[in-house]
Amino acid sequence: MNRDQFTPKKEDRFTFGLWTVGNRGRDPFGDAVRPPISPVSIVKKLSELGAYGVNLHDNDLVPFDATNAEREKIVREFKTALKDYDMQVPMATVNLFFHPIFKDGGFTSNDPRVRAFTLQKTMRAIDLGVDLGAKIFVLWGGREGIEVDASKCALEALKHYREGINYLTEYVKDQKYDMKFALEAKPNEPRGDIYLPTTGHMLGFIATLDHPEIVGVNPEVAHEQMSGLNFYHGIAQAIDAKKLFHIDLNDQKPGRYDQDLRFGSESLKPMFFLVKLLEESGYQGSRHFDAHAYRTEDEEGVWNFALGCMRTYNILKYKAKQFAADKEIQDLLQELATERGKDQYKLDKYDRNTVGKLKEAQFDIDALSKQGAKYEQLDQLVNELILGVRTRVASKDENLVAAASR
Ligand SMILES: [Mn+2]
Repeated sequence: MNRDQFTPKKEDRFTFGLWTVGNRGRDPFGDAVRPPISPVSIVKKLSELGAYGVNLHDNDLVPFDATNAEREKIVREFKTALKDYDMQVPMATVNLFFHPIFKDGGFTSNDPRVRAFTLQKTMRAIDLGVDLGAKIFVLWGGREGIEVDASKCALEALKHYREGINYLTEYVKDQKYDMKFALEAKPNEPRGDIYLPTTGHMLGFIATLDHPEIVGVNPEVAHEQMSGLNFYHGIAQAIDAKKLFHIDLNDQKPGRYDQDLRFGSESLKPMFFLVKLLEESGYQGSRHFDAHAYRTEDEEGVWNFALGCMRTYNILKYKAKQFAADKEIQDLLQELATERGKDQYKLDKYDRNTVGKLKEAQFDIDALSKQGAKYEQLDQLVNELILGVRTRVASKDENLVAAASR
């Protein structure tokens, strides 16, 4: 592997799900195209590539029907591999979608026995996660939805969903686990419609829970883009609500099924603004990839995919620093802020002493309506920065210029 400034390092906090690089290329129309890779091999290879850790569903590691003895042996060997290759498990989750018992949902199933089994399986997956050191537990309700609205009252489904999450937060508190939940939204697929379809819906739902302080979100790039939404805006809202506990990075062509493509493979500019936001807002969580290699690839392609996700993130992180140091871009932003009368009116808070002044203020409506925004100029500068032709421009940070021209 050729090493350069974008080579992934442990401190970059990159993680992959076992199910991502372990994806065998099966789809609704075709069978697996790659042999399985064992969790221990995945840990070894990802560590060599510079990843910080791996995340897993319970059944990525322990088969659904494993005995207690089998489970213990598997977990013991996996822990040894984690130690040998200095890899962490920051997040764990539960598979509530693959087995036929979940065909009509887990938490929102009409059958109380299925809801009970869902809680049992999830509590066991939480125990496994705690055993492996995970501090975040992701819940993705892939089967929590409907094809037929007559089958479930949507209000009743939300009530059951809430009861399930409340039960689990009580369990975690009762066990004194250092564990928080991160809810992952998706609008559809595999169900015709999935409940709580976007990160915004999730944020609203969390406020109705018994212990909202330990429940946040795990937004996925592709899932929000499937809803036609601006992922960067959704992430900003999650950060603003102090609810961005985890993130699923991948990519997606617009208007299609959930593709889980290599990070940044399609949406370079949106992902540039996403990485800029994550880095500049001080996001402390994992940079987790929930994506997989194209079905055309063999195992070598899988590792190229994994390395590509991490390198693209680091390149965009570098581009964000370049944006902050680019004199022309920063001067333009400054000029725009000044032209718009920044700080001329106190707008941040209502004040009964100054409200009268604001109500009587005279605005040059005509001039304000006519002014150009200069966004064409600004956005073209951003394009050229991302496309890599602004590496030799005058910069506030000479080191960055030097690094860029190497
Ligand atoms: Mn996905």
